Formats: sequence, structure tokens, C-alpha cells
Amino acid sequence: MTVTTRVASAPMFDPVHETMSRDEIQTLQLQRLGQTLGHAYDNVAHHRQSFGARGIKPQDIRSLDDLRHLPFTSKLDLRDSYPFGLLAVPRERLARIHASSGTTGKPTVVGYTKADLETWAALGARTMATVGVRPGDLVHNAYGYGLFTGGLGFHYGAEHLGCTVTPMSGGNTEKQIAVISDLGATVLACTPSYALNIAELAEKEGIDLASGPLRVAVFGAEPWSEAMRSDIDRRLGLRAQDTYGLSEIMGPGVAAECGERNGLHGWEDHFLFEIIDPATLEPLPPGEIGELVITTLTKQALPMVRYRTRDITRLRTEPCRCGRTHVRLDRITGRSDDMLIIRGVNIYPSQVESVLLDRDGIQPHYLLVVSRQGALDHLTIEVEADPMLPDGDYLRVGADIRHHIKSLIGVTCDVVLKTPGELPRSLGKAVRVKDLRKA
Ligand code: DLL
Repeated sequence: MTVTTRVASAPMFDPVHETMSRDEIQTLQLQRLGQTLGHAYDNVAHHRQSFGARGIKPQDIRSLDDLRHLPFTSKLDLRDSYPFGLLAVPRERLARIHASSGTTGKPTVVGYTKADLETWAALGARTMATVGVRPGDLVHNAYGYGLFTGGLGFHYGAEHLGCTVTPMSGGNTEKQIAVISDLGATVLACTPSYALNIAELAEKEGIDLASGPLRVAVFGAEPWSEAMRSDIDRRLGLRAQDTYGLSEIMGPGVAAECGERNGLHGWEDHFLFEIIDPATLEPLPPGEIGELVITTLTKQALPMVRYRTRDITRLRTEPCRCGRTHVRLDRITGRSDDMLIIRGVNIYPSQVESVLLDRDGIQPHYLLVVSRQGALDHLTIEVEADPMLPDGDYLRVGADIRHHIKSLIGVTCDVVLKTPGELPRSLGKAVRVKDLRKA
């Protein structure tokens, strides 16, 4: 049976699982949850201890609702057990290791058995098909290859779907552009900020990627805004689609946006999604915004129990017009640890981005500089001027942005217009915040 999505018109990769009824999904989840908890408890001392501290045994979890009684796992637990302490299989059974660098301390090491890699490839294929990639597409993969999960994760996903993959990895943007146009790539896989970098350089070199065969961009790995989407859609002549994932859970391929562009379907046959209030740690009902918590249901090497992602979103369970029945995650607005509190106002860099991209006279390259002025935090937005903007207009444009940030986000800030090319360009995940308070 081939079911087609209404908008992107790419067939589902796994229609049987992607369209299960809610009852079927929940029955499968409960059964797999039991297996995962037993596996984690029997084979990982950390989980045994943290269950024990709450007086819980895996068999006490009899319904999905009981999940709330289980302890959380955090990035700190992975760091404390660095490198292999949370593995539920002997190291020798790992077929591959990845790591996420993070900004402080030791990296987080994650491992996969052969079966885990097969699951990942299948979910990668499902994810790519969901965003509109088809078998036979030529996928230019500019996600970083190496310890980062983006490159190899999408590589095997694309191969599994039946695509041709160019394993470019990140960097050397000039060469990327030549390869995209010489080989006739139809799909671009990279971070949205790096796609912007590609678009900018191509325009500078007079290479018109927008009229070429590029059709879909498989984005993810960092927050980005609707305004950024329209900009990239237009400049590269494709449909930019969002995907979500994280190393601790698997890598890319945990959730994907369908052609409806109305949230990302989280693959519930492999993961259990919850939203908690990060202050009280209590689960929140569907529709409420909070921190995403994920429990893996099929992972062998590194089963995760209620992993606190720190990512802020909400879950929606109403049916999607694409026909997929899996829960939808709203676009991730940011991580709880990226949130800035400027004079009491909570803001995420992606909110600032939305305002910036709606203004004239600037380019979508920006940096938020947070400093301390006396007892108060102060925000300075550095943003690049459009090359066509006359020097004499810099102050006026800066004041216009300042006004809109104040009226739309409610925060007072300084805006400094930089000359074109002055801010560093992204080669992978963009750095959007420079926090001088920590210096
Ligand atoms: O970034 C995995 C990935 C690669 C996802 C390629 C999608 C595409 P990590 O390096 O472990 O793994 O970083 C995970 O990145 O907790 C989020 O904060 C952020 N993130 C990932 N996808 C999105 C997204 C990969 N679509 C962390 N929107 C996550 C916003 C995202 N943030």
C-alpha cells in the first residue's frame, strides 16, 4: 500500500507504522517500554540505582501513565559515567561510537549496536521521506561527518531510502557549491545556518542555485525561524523542511516535518515523548509548552529512561492531514539553557531572528551579545547590513530594529549594524549568543 502525503507528494517510507491507530501505538509503546526498562535495569548499574532510590522495579510500570514515577536521566548522568558507564551492552558489541561536543567539559559519548544502526537507518529513511525526499534523489550531505551524528546519520538514512548520497561533510563552501551544481543535487542536507552561507556565496559568485534541480532541504540540528525558512526557500529554490534529533537519543531522525509544515512527527513506535514543567518536573498535558523528555523504546546499546532534552516545545495529538498518526512536536524554539533573561524578560535567540528577518536593510547574520551593566543584563544585537544599504542609513535601520524588538519581544536592547561579511559564518551549528557575563 502506498499512501501519499497531500503536499510534498512523497510516499511514506513505512506506511504501516506511520499510520497506526493511537490504540495500536500505545499498546506497542507499553510492550516496548517494559522490554526497555527491564534491559536498562538488568544491565546498567546507574538505572538500577536510580530506580532503587525511588523504590521502583521495572514491573511496577504497568501503564504509560506510570512513566511519571520513573527517574529522569540527564546529560550530567552521561558525563558522570563517561565514557561507557550507561551502556547496556559490553563495549565489544558496539558497532559505532558518536559523541556530541557540548560547550563545556568532556564530550558525551554514545554507542550503537548493529541492530541500533539498522533502526537508525530506517528512521533516517522515514524522516527523509517525510520531509519530501524520494528514492533516486541526489542528496548533497553537508552535515559534518565524524563524531557528530548529523553526517553519518543522514548518510545511511538516505542510502536506506534508495537515494544517491554525496558525502561532502561541512566546510569548503566554494567546493560545495560547485559539487551541488555540477552533480545536479536535488536535496540539500545541512544546518539552516550553513545553507544560508551556501546561498550567500553562490549569489556572490553569480551561480544561480535557485533555478537548478534542488528541490528539498533537510534541515535540523539548530533552532531556526519561519522567516529564515521563507528566505532560504526563495534563495535556493527549494522547500526547506525541519527534522529533529539528538545524539543521546539516537542522532537525527527522531522527528520530522511532513508536507503540512505544521509540526514534526515524533516517531512514537521507537520513542516515548513527554513534556514536563522544567520547574516542578511534573508532566504537562498535550498542548502545553515545556521541556521535552524522551524515553527510547528500541535502543539496545544505550537505552534512555526519561532523558531531559532541555529543548522547549509542545506536543499535539490531533490528526494530521498527511495521514500520519504520530504525535507532532512544535518547532523547537530553543533550549532551556539558551534562554536569556534580559531584565526579567525571557527570550530565545530564535525569537530575535524572527523579528530581524522581517526587517529591511539587513542580512540574516546576527549575534546576540549579552553583558552586564551594573546589576542588570544587557543585550546588544549585532546584525549585518544589506550590501545595498547606504552608510548613512545604518543608524536609521538600527533604530527601526531596536523599536521592533522592544514592541514585539518586550526587551530593550542596543542594535549595532555591522558591515557585510563582518560576522563569522556558520559551518555547522551557528553560534548565536556571545555571553560576556561568563567571561
Ligand atoms: O544535532 C542531531 C541532528 C543532526 C539533528 C542533524 C537534526 C539534524 P546533537 O549535536 O546532539 O544532535 O544536538 C542536539 O540540537 O537537543 C536541540 O537543542 C538541537 N536541535 C536538533 N534539531 C533541532 C531542530 C544533533 N530541528 C540538540 N530545531 C538538540 C532546533 C534542534 N534545535
